[in-house]
Amino acid sequence: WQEVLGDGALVLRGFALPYATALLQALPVLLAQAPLRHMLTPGGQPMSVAMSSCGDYGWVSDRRGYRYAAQDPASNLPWPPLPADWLRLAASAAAAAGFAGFVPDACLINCYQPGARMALHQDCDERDFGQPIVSVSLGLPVMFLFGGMQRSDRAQRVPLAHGDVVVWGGPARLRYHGVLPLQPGSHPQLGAQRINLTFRKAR
Ligand code: MD5
Ligand code: FE
Repeated sequence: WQEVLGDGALVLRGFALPYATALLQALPVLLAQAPLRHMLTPGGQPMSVAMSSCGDYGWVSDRRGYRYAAQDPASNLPWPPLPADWLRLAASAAAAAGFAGFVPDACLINCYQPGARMALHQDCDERDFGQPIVSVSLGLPVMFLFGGMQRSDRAQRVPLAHGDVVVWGGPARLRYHGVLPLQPGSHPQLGAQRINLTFRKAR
C-alpha cells in the first residue's frame, strides 16, 4: 500500500518483504569486504550510526567534510559492487513511485544499534537532485522525522518498519529528515538492530 508523506515522498509499506531474504543474504559478504564503521563528523565526533557502502561510489565523512568516493578510505579499495537484486528492488520501487529508469550508483548501508540516531539533515552531496533516493528499512522499527525545507520547520513523525520502502524525489528531495534514537528490541531476522539501505545516484 502506498502512503503519501508529502509532495514527492511516498512510503511503500512492505514493498521490500519479498526481497528481504535475498537482501540480507548478500549483506555479510559486502560487509566483510567493506566493514561497518563509525565515521567522524567534520567536527570530529564519531557518528552513532555505523556505515558502509556498495556500488561505484560510497558516502564518506571525516574531518575534511562529506563526499562520495570511489574507494573505501579504510582499505583504499573500490566499494563492493551493488548486488543485481538490490538494483532491481531500487528500480522497481522508484518506478512504482513514478521515477522510471532509476539506476543508482551508490548504496549507503546504515546500521543502527539501540540508542543510535540521525540528526536532522539534508542529502545534498549528490550531483543531480532530479534523481530520487530510495530508502529500505530492515530489522527493528524506528521513528523517522520528515521535516521541511528549513531545519527549523516542524517535522512529521513517520514509523518505519521492516520491509518498508520510501521514495524521495522532486520537491521532497531536499527536505530535512532524521531518525529518533532506536529503541531496544529484537527482530526475528536481524536481532537488536536496524539496517537502512539508501540507493542514490551520486554522480
Ligand atoms: C535512515 N538515512 O533511516 C535515514 C533515512 C541518510 C538517511 O537519512 O542520509 O542515510 S533515509 C531517508 C531519506 C533520504 C533522503 C531524503 C529524505 C529521506 N527526505 O527527503 O526526507 O537511515
Ligand atoms: Fe539523509
